[in-house]
Amino acid sequence: MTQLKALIFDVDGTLAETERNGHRLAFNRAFAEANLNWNWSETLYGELLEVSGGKERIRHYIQLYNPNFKEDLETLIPQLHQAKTAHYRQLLLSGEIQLRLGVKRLIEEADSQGIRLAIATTSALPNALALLEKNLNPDWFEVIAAGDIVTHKKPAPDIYKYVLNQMNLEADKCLVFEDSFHGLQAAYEANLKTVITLHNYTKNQDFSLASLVLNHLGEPEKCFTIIKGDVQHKDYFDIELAKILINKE
Ligand code: XBP
Ligand code: MG
Repeated sequence: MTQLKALIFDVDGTLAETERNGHRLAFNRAFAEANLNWNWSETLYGELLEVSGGKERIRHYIQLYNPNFKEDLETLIPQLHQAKTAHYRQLLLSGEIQLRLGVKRLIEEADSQGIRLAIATTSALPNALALLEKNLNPDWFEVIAAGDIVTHKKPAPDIYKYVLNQMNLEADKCLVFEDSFHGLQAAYEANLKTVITLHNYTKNQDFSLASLVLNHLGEPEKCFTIIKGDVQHKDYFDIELAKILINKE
């Protein structure tokens, strides 16, 4: 029997639904401040999420929608992204964005049982830290791997390999929590098992490689809905279920 040693969490979409009313608004505020008439609607943003990473996403948008834009992108993109990061932090600290159902309960349960915790996110480090500071405690996480710490962002497995390396852990002793196809691919390529919690932007993606797909992690008084997988009569996700999942084929 394999022993569960660690839980590794993605941030955006997994710990909290940060994209629609967090990152998207922060991008738009940074654009307006720079006198750019770019405004990312909810629908357009859903398409732009195809590209991981804020700087990479801005570049992708310019290439697709403003191919004749003449400014020096190597200067402009980091500037816009820095301004966007400040706006995002403000949005988070204002308390607009809360954790998803079951996240805090599960993390506290893990911590109390000596299960190690880590973060693996494409988002910039200040963004991940702001969410953790406001809603959890960054000190609970042994490794917070974020943004440009690896060259190749998700769907590349590099960020997960980095976390495993930092924690000196084997993949089969860990369980990952993700919300997107990109995140699942990254974890899968690092040989990690993954639980997916869906939301509006990712609900139609292909999660056939996941160990379990749920609408959220659930609470004792608010059961999850199972989209894919077997939960052994549980109605919310707990450490016992995590232990069962890592021991399944
Ligand atoms: C999150 C991302 C990030 C955020 C924006 O993906 O792709 O780029 O959208 O954050 P995941 P930054 O949840 O798979 O890690 O602007 O800080 O990149
Ligand atoms: Mg995510």
